[in-house]
Order: sequence, then structure tokens, then C-alpha cells
Amino acid sequence: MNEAGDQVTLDKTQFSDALKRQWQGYGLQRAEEMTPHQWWQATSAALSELLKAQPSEAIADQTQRHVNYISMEFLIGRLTSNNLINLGWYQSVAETLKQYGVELADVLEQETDPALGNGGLGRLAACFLDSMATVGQSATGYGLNYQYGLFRQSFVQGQQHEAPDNWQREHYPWFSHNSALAVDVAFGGKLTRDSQGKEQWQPAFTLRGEAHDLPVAGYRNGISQPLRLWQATGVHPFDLSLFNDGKFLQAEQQGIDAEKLTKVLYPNDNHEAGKRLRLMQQYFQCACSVADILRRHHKAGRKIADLPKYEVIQLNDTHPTIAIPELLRILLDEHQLEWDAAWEISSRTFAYTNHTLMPEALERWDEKLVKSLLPRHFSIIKTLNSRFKKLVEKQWPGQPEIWEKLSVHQDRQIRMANLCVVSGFAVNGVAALHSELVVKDLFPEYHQLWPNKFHNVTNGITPRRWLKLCNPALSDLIDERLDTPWVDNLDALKGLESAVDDPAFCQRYQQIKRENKDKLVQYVKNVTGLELNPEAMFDVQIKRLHEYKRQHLNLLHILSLYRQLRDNPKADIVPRVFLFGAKAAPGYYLAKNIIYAINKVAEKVNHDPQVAGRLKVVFIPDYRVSVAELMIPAADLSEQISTAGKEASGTGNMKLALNGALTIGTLDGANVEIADQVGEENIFIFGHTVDQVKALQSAGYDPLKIRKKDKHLDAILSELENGFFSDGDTDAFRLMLDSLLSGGDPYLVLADFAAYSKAQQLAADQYRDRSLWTRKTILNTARVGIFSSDRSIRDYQQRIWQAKR
Ligand code: 26W
Repeated sequence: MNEAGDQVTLDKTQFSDALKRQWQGYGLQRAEEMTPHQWWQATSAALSELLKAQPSEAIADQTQRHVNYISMEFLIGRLTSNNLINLGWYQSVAETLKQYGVELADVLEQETDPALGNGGLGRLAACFLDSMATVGQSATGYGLNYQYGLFRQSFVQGQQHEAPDNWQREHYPWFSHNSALAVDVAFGGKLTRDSQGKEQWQPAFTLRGEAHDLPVAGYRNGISQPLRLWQATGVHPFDLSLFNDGKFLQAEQQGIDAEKLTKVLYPNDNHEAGKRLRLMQQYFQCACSVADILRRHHKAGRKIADLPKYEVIQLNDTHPTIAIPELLRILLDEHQLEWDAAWEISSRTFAYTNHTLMPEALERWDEKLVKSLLPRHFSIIKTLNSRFKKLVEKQWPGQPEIWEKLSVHQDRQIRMANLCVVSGFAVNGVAALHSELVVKDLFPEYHQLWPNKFHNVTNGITPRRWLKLCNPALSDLIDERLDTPWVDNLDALKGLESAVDDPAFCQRYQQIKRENKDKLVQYVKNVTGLELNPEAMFDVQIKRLHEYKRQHLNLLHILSLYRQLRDNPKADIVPRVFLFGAKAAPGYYLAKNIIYAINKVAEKVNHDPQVAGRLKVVFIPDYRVSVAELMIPAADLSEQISTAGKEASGTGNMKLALNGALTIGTLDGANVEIADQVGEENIFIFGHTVDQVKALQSAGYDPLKIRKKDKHLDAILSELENGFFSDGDTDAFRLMLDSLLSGGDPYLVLADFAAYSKAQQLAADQYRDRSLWTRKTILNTARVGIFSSDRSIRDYQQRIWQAKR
């Protein structure tokens, strides 16, 4: 591994000494007595100690506004390997461990993924932290330190089972805890008025937030910035008089205990929880973070009015929206500013990223809940809304229906997305198409009011984790081929285009794919016992399980091939392995039913001698970042098949294309931009476009008509209905089938089935010509450099965080 360009070199002696302190701390005499897990623990703790001791010479650009990225989720994945890559210490550490006869790669496998996120939104936050540190954007990530991350998934007779993910945050060696940063956060109570008639909040109780920091290292530039995760500790009565009033006891009776607050990540993706505890988590995180930002600002001796000059707060979807009334509250009540002055500061500080158009994911909080938990914030929201109303009435006189749409407080609910748009200086979508739909479908009137507030920043992925770390062989090949460094300059991959005419390069590229497939084959064997044929096409769909992502469309295609093989056992089809990785939210029964259907079909297909290894279906359990790191470099075909208009961006699509999988996909999210980059001959696009989806739905779409016309499709659906895959149980897939048929097929699975099958056939035909296929995959790698999250961060800097002071 090329480690030139290190800003901070690792002193091997210092590392050995630090390692020694660790095992001595465990009470051991010799390093060799450590268990594999202790090796990981000790190595990471030693590295963490050395990193902290580094002179912080390199710092991010101080002339830019500091970015405070607040997110309920940071799906960071394993940190030790990532830090070693970014710090440039991998080789030295590997060599040191070798002296003890220990393989670094084995040690790194010991780390449990910190799964503090659900899916795309949380993973994006992690990629962005990596890129901000790498491009030198001064930043702090703010989140929650959940004791339980996203549940662990297993399959019991094909059904998803969930188990708690206690990832042992108490013993995670990369944390540093500084008790001086603790913040007390107040909840509940009542509003009174002071002698001048000003509202005063008398909270009922407070919780303490302790700061636990993880280091985010830039790529070989010596920069390290914190991801600050708040953890709730003791509950305290707010003041003794209230305690004596019985208010504190009242709080306790409501079941509020600090421990609970940061115990568990809500496992919902794209579906609001609406629960009291969730709102408490949101406020807790925001109050801690805003207090921390202001503490930094004051410590630097800056005036409160200058806050937006120095700080920007980026809200990762609406989950941290309550930070807005929290900042206003502090400005009004603690700094005693007038409304206009407070509003001026706060509205120049907040920016909001929208990650979804799905109506069920747009957060709305019951006014009763907000009022009882945060009476002062509720009152501030009402003030803000009544001021905004004047503006709307001026713009659209006599049109109350427009006000009803735009109001922040409507039907006894607070609409968090509206609050963000009204109170922030910027709103952005996450891919070109999505940003267009944000303006056209979600917020058209807001756009009319403030056209300059709306932006696009297409998502990106960090090339450090998603190429250098997960695909070291391909990285080395690229290093050899290119003269320019590419790991922090992904556009340089363009230089690979000419390599498609170099047979030796193509052969090595293909060979690396094969070796990555072998590795995945071994993993699948270990966790499922299934034997896969590495010569087969690896057809991969990895993402949360959701109807709009249409894993069941993929399933219908599998059934179609299976049926063709049974009708014609000698059919010459391209052997395929269908690989799935996905978790369903525990309460999302339809999604769980789709998992069950895939597993039951897999059971049958995998054991059918007629198929004879030509088709295999594998649902890899417990999909997570470390499993993605294995699956992505091994994929041949990348399934990106959401109903057009539903997937905001997708980022797995970028990771797979970068690692040389060809995409089969709809014109949705970032697929559109991927197609633009790689060229239409290097991607398989199919299906209804956004406009066609809208037209079909407004014309009265009927899936039953499609079934009737398509005999093959009808036969497949019948086999799902008649118990052929479910030991005679005709009810087994009811939820899924009802949705597809009598339920009207809201995501147009049947409507896209024919076009999808055709695109799949084309992909299979092209896979037969392996050298042509390899050429296309190399062009994918070469042309997707624009999807580096370094580019996304630069776009945020230019379009949103802006300019120098
Ligand atoms: C309140 C419940 C809830 C939880 C999570 C609502 C919404 C979410 C997220 C916004 C869901 C999510 O992860 N969205 C994904 O964000 C990615 C990063 O921008 C995009 O690439 C995906 O297309 C989008 O689905």
C-alpha cells in the first residue's frame, strides 16, 4: 500500500509502547496472551491514544464558516480500519503486529460495526464527515450515542427476527469523554409571565448530556475533527420548589428516566415514529448541540449577532428541526434580544437538507405533545407562524387554502419540514431530479416566495471507505495505472478510460472482480452454508427493505427465470446468483412479508435439481456496513429499481458503479446522473419515468389488467398464491400479493415488470461477452468520480455554506 504523503507518521516504537500499556492494563504478562478481541481493543486504544497526542498542526480552514452537521444517525461502520487508511498508518501497524505473529486484517474483523443509523441518510452523514475532514472544511458532527444501534437481523424459517444490538459503547476504544462539555437539558413544566409580561419557562426536570467524541481523520492531511455523540445520564429536578410541588415526581411517573433516552435508535426508515420518546431524543440532541455551538462561539470572544458569520447549522432532514426554536429561545430569553434581532440571527444560521418526498416520512408532531414537553418552544413556533402568516396573506390575499398548505402549525400539528423551510436560509435536495421534485411537487409555493433558497447538492460517497478500504486490490491496480493521486481527487479516475484498450489491464481488472467474488462466496458459505458459483453473474440488491425500492420486482424476475427453466430445462441461460441484503423496520409487516417471500423462493430454487446451480438466491442476514464492504466489490449487476420519483438519490448505486458493477435501474434519484456520466450503453435503464408514473396513476392504473394480458406473469403470481413456494400455505404472501393486486400496486411493480425483464435479458446477453462486459465495468469506474462526497462537500461550500468571511 502506498503511504506517501502522510502528514503524520506513526512512530512504531511509540505504538509498541502504547500497545504494551494496553495489555498490561488487562493484567497480562505478554501480548501473546491476548484474545483476538483484545488485540482489536488494544490496537485501537493504542492508536486512539497516539492520535490524541498528535500535535494538531493541521487544522481546517478557519476562514470558512464552521459547519455543525446535526443528524440523528451516523452510520459510521468500523472505525479502526478507516482511521488506519486515512492516517496512513496501516502498513506500520500491520508490520508491528506481524512481529507478534498477528494479522492486522484478522484483528480488524473483530470490530462490531457501530450501527448508529438506519440506512442512506445515516451513511451519508458518515461519508460527509470523512469528506469535510479531507477537504479541510472545519466541522463538527453532532449526534446521539445510542446504547443499542440498529437491531441485528436473523432469519427463522425465512422470517426476519430482530435482536438488540448492544455494541458495548462503554468499551469502544475510540471514544473520548470530556465531562467539562456536559450540558443540562430542561423538559416539561409550565410557562409563567414576568413583571413585564414576558413569557418565562419553568421546566419540570433536566437531563444531563455527556459528550462522547469520536475522531474523524481527514485523508492524510493531519486534520482530525470530532463527531460528538451525546449520551443521557441523570435526571434532576429543575428546581427544588418544583420538586416540592410534586412536578418532578410527576415527571418520573411519566416514565422519564435518563437511561432510556439514548438507549435505542428508532429502527424506522422513511416512516415517522410520532412517539414522545423520539421527540425527547430530538430535543435532547439539539439542545446539547446548540449549547455546545454557542459555548464555542462565546469562548472565541465573538458577539452573538455574529453567530451566522462563523457558524452554520446543517439539519440532516427534519429530525433535528427543534434546534431552530431552541436557538430562538436562547436568543430571546437568555440574551434578551428582540424578536427581529433573534430571527435575523437564527434564519441566517440554519440550512435544511430534504432526503425524502414520501408523505409518510414527513414529520409532524402533535401540538399536545410539543406543548407538554416544550411549552416555550411551542409558543415560539406559534409566534413565528403568525408572523409568517402576514407574509403569505400579502402574497396570496384571499387564498386561505394556500395558507393551510404553508402553515407550520395546522390541524393541531407542527409540520417540521415547513418549519425548516420558513426558518432557514437554504433548502436542498440530494440529486438533480429529487431537487427538481422538491421544488415542483413538495414546496412550489415556498419556491415562489423564495426562489433563491432552493438548491441541489447531489449526494456522494467517500472513496476512502468505498474503494480504497473495501477493494484494496482494485485500488492498487488504479495506483499503478494513474500518475495522479485519486483517493482525494476522484475525477482522476477519468485517466482509466484509456485502459479499456489495454488487454493486460482488463484481464487484471476482471481477475480482481473474480477474487472479490471468491471472498464473498467464502463469507456466504460461512454464514449460510450455501455454495455459490463464482463464475455466475452476481446480481446484487442491497438497501433497506421498502415497497418503493421494489425488492419484489426483483423477486418476480427470479420467478420468471425459474419458470423458464422448468418449462425448458435445457434452456441456455446465464447462471446467476441473486444476492439480497436488507433490513425491514420491525413494525413494517408488508416489508417483512417480502423478505419471507424471497427466502421461501430461495429455499425452493436452491434445492431444485432441475436448476442445477444455474440460479441461486441468497438473502444475506444482518446486512450492515461491513457486509456492504464485502458485497459491493463482488457485484456484477447493481439493482436500482425504485419507482421513478420515489428514491431521493441512492448512494449504494454510486458505490456499486465505482467498484465495477453495471446498473440496472429506473430513471430515479441519482441513477439519472449516473446514466449521464457512464453513457447509456454502459447502464441498463428501464421503466416508467416520473412523468409516465404520474400519467399512469392519474389515468387510473389497474394491475389486474396487466396480469390478465401477460400469461407468464399470471403463472408466476399464481404460484405465489397457490402455496407452491410455501408448503401449501396459500396465505403466506398475502400482504405482498394484496398490495400488488387488489391493493392497486401503488409502486407500479406490475407496470414495470415487462420492461424490467427485457432489460435483464439484455444484461444477461451482454454478460456472456465477458471482455465487452469488463470494458463497460471499467468505464463505470472511470466515469463516476463525480460522485465522490468530496465533490458534494465542495458543492455545499459553494452553494450553501458559502464564501469566505
Ligand atoms: C422519521 C422517520 C424517518 C427516518 C429516516 C424518515 C426519513 C428517514 C430518512 C430520510 C430516510 C433515508 O435514509 N433517506 C435516504 O437518504 C439518502 C441520503 O440522502 C438517499 O440517498 C436515499 O435515496 C433516501 O431514501
